[in-house]
Amino acid sequence: MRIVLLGAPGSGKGTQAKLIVEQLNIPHISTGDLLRGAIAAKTPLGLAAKEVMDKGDLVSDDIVLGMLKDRVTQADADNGFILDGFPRNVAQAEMLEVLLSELNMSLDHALLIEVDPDEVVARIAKRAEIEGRTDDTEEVVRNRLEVYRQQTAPVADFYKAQNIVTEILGKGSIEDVHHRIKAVLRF
Ligand code: B4P
Repeated sequence: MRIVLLGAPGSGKGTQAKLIVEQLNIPHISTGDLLRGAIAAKTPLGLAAKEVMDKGDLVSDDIVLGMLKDRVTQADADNGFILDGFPRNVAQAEMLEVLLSELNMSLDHALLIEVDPDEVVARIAKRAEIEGRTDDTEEVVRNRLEVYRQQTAPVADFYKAQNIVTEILGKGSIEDVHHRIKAVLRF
């Protein structure tokens, strides 16, 4: 199964992806995690990405696509994967189409997790206390939400045109949301 998870920052994409992969035995590919890995390793790519991420803006499409391509072509992704945080704009969605068609693959589901902006800000504020991510300050989160509204929300329309989008209510506990996703993916 090949799944794309869509939703605002803090909507629960990463949280839900971890629960789904435990049960489906496919890799969880998070571009946010790949970028944070590059930052931790202090690679030139990571250093360039950090400046952009700390402002809440999107890292360049070429950098992210290069990382994604390396990950999707690894053997453990042959039978499926969950993409979390990619595509982040319509250009990335188009690049993903080209990449998947080169690999003779296609997407089965685009799950759009819907959560109110106020809830998102509250969740991320809580995470900021625990994890201290440098892009989780209130000002940066507001910018990430604006970037989402302008650049990422149109990606849902891109996949609606392919009839693969299911909207998932992101309210309630982590388990509530997981049960809604399970009902859609039927596992
Ligand atoms: P991401 O790492 O994707 O960060 P995110 O949008 O905040 O999502 P995340 O998955 O971490 O959080 P979740 O909603 O699960 O991106 C970070 C940055 O990387 C971007 O701003 C950008 O700069 C860059 N980037 C990443 N991908 C890119 C791309 N393709 N192109 C360009 N740039 C890219 O969870 C948030 C919190 O809510 C957690 O603490 C969780 O515990 C909590 N939570 C989740 N579900 C809950 C529930 N039901 N109830 C209560 N709390 C809940």
